[in-house]
Amino acid sequence: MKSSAAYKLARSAYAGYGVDTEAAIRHALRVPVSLHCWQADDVRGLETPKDGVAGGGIMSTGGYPGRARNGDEMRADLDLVLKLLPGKQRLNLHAFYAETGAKAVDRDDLRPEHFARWLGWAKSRRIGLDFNPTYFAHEKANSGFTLSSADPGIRRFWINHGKACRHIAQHFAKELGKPVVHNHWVPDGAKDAPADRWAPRERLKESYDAIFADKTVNRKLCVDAVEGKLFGLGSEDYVVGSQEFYSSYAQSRDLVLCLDLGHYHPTESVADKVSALMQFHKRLLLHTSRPVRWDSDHVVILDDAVRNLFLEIARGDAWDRVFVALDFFDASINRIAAYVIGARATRQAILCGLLDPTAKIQAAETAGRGHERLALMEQARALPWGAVWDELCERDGVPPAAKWLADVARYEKTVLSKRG
Ligand code: RNT
Ligand code: ZN
Repeated sequence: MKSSAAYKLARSAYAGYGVDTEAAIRHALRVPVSLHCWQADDVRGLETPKDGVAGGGIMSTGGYPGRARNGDEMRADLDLVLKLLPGKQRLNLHAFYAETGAKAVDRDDLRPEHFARWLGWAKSRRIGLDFNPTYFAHEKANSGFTLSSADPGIRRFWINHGKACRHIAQHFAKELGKPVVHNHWVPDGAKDAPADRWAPRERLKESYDAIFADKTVNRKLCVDAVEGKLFGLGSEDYVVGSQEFYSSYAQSRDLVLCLDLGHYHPTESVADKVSALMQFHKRLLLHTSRPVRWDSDHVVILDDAVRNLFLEIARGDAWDRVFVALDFFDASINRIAAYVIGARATRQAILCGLLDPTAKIQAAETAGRGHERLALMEQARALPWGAVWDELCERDGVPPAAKWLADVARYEKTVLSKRG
């Protein structure tokens, strides 16, 4: 394939800064990005809907037509998404996407066979799977507490769910011959100042210890991660599983810590946390997301938060120590496009990190020329990364630029518009 004139110019512009665009393209295509299945159906899951079940702070807003209504529609949508994305993708499933046929199976009874269709799909597409227990959107989560509940029966139920999910994750890993990242997030917390902030945290720790005590699960196959947050809908004052809780928990239990870009105060820099945490944590799971004034899970775009995050991974050469996954849900726009925009933005940030003229900038810093460092950082943002991106797409056989919109329009007309 012949490279475009724009790419050739970009290649030499970057070469002038000591950056090899060829190596960056190859590397950016290799980094696995895990697609969250839950953008396809607005995080509803495939269980038979029940009245009076609270969402657990997870809420997708908007009524754009075409939501996937079952597993087959989700997989069809994901097939198109995969065709429009360059590089290596994985699929991230949640437990409440089990397909149990006519039989209702509660979360503590889930088994690998309930995910046979997802597994078959992943095998035929040759992609890896990741997994998450679903500790929300269930009557036993209505109180706002699950693994940290004061009720031993509720706790037991969710512990059994966590355990069941680890076996499902391990099964996927064995079948696919690839480790599965298994991420635990619980909605537990309080809307207003609780009088006891201690006991729920102690119970959360004990419940997780009970889940991870199962030694029949090989942690090289089921790679457990834990995800905290600052606040949620209905847990504005107190989140049991806060950043401090999970950072210490993950580190002391040798688990992976998950950082979600939407889970911090807006003035906090998640990028800055990476080099601090990685002095102590072996690996991190990164959820790319976009908070707009709150943890709103807007579609990921190539904003500074995302760019800076992957710039830090590149500067620390920490690619082998991070797992990258998407986490957003927007029901107000075409959902296929939401996937493509968010996944492309994430990989663009990866590419931009790899294209950074770090050596030159750091040399200026080391030499004490602060003005040169700042000028080069500004210049780096102006370098023609877009031409390198289009080249990356062409080489991987997917539409460059915004040409994928045509495929989305066709699919909307022939498939999505026919959904009730
Ligand atoms: C919630 C967490 C969590 C979820 C998914 C659905 O605030 O970000 O990752 O979004 O598990
Ligand atoms: Zn998340």
